[in-house]
Amino acid sequence: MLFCSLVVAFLTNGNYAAGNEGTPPADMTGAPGTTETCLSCHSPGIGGNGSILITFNAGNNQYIAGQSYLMSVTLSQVGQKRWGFSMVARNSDNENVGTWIPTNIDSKTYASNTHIGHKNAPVMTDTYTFHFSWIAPATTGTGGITFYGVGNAANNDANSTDDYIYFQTVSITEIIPQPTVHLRLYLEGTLNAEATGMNTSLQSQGLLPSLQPYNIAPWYYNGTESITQPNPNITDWVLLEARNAANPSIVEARKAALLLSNGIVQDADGNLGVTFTGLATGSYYIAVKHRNHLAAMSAAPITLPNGNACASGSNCDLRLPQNTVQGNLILSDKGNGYWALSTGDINHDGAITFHDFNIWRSSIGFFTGYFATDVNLDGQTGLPDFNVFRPNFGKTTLTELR
Ligand SMILES: [Ca+2]
Ligand SMILES: [Ca+2]
Ligand SMILES: [Ca+2]
Repeated sequence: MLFCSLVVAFLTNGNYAAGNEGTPPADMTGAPGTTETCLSCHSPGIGGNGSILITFNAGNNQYIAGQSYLMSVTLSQVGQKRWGFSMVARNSDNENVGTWIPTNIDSKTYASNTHIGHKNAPVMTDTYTFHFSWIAPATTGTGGITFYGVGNAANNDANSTDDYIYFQTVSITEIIPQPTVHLRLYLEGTLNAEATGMNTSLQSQGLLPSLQPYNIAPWYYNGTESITQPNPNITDWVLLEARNAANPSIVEARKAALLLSNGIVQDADGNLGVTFTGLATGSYYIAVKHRNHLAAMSAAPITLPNGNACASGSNCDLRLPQNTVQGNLILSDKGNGYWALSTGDINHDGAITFHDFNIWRSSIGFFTGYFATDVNLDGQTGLPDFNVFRPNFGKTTLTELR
């Protein structure tokens, strides 16, 4: 016999046949507010040398609203032969939350689906594992959730004696998804000859501003992003835009971020990826702007968050022309299959023309600094800059990206 409704049945009906093999009784898990547990009936209950192990999401005790997670309960005790369990999920107000999904014939929901427990308690020697799923509450904001579980390692003697009861609680925390984009791109001006990485000359010379530089015309971006975690791999600042998936001329949010030498873009605070502030998760075109390279935009909306990194070749990899709106018309082919944002837009008007050339020519000198005319990002304005942007004359970005 499993679980203590056996005794209840005996007292009320005098009928020992009414056991709990089919369904465990409710409110026996030890969750707050319960007055009985399986120990109320099974003996000796305590003192066994077995165990209970509840796992959630392969041990990653975090959840996202509305998502389904695999769970299991493993009961073990050498010599025992029949197994039962019961579990509830409670929020911090001790209310039942989420949805139980039995996935095997050995488990079922009951008590108005607030509990999951065994069904036709399985017979097996020494150990048994129940598998099932749980779906998190549909809307965000539930916060921490605790699973209260109890298991019975029974001896299958059709009696509530010689059975052992084990309890475990597992707490999980909520993750609220953020609109974070992971992106890869190259800036032509500072890309190495093998197209495998960019220089960090501005950073190594101490020329990189700690505060984002896009607070001037034509961007007028007044964000306060600043470099709080010094990183020797920074190539330069870029300005990212999340644009409306139905109408990419509408800019929904902007964020200044750091481009690393390997093409990965990250937030100035050092966190991987770029998280837009005040933006809902969802799909957006992602545009990237640079102070003297031509802008690029993803060829299609990208769903944010887009994982934990931008996999090489995936839709966030703007080093491939098919992943940007103007593709090979606007990017520069740097060999080895990689393309880069084209350099030379010194006056930030979205086109590379004689206006840019004239500004560059009048600025040649031996000064060192953070200059728009320094289109190869080595800290100086000189002939190497002209050599790299000369092939780009005539390139023009879409009006909506200027
Ligand atoms: Ca027994
Ligand atoms: Ca220009
Ligand atoms: Ca230069």
